[in-house]
Amino acid sequence: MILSKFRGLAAACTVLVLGLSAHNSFADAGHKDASKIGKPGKANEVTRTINVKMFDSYYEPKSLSIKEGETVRFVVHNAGELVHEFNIATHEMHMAHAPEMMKMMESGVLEADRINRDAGKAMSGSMGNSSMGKGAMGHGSMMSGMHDDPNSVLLEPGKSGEIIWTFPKHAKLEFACNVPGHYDAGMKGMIKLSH
Ligand SMILES: [Cu+2]
Repeated sequence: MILSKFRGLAAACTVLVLGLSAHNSFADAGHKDASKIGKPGKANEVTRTINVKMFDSYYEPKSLSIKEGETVRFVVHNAGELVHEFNIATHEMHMAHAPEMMKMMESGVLEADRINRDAGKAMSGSMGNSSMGKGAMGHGSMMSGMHDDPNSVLLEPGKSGEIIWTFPKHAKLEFACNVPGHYDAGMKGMIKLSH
């Protein structure tokens, strides 16, 4: 089942998973969105590695030029002093993702400069989810669009992560950080898809 593929990729950002691994919000969000923005790529299809550095609050490089259908490995490093996200999506998806990140911040799981694993665990316990490996509904709604999604990686300062992504032929995509306030501060960049 395709979900297992997502879970495998999610494991790449285990450090951020707070012990609540593998939520399936990405899959739940619908395959329409998934295919619109591309899909998780396979390591043996990678044609290029792009290093992305995250600062407070901008990216290097500032924009990306990708060939349609290309599979790219993004090695993302957080060189800032705040938690940042590298998330590949449409503008609309970023807008929809923002309130979820706000909830995480309000719940104390997402702090300005770190991921609060204790708060994450407490939340997990209070939701009565005994199985760490299964994404409970509550987590999905609380944390969806986050560390569990194959199109994004959320990193504490000094940490690195990786995404392998296969781009579609046509799409209007941007990479962005949905930590509250960062998108509005300009932490976003265009992804130009060329033929
Ligand atoms: Cu950010």
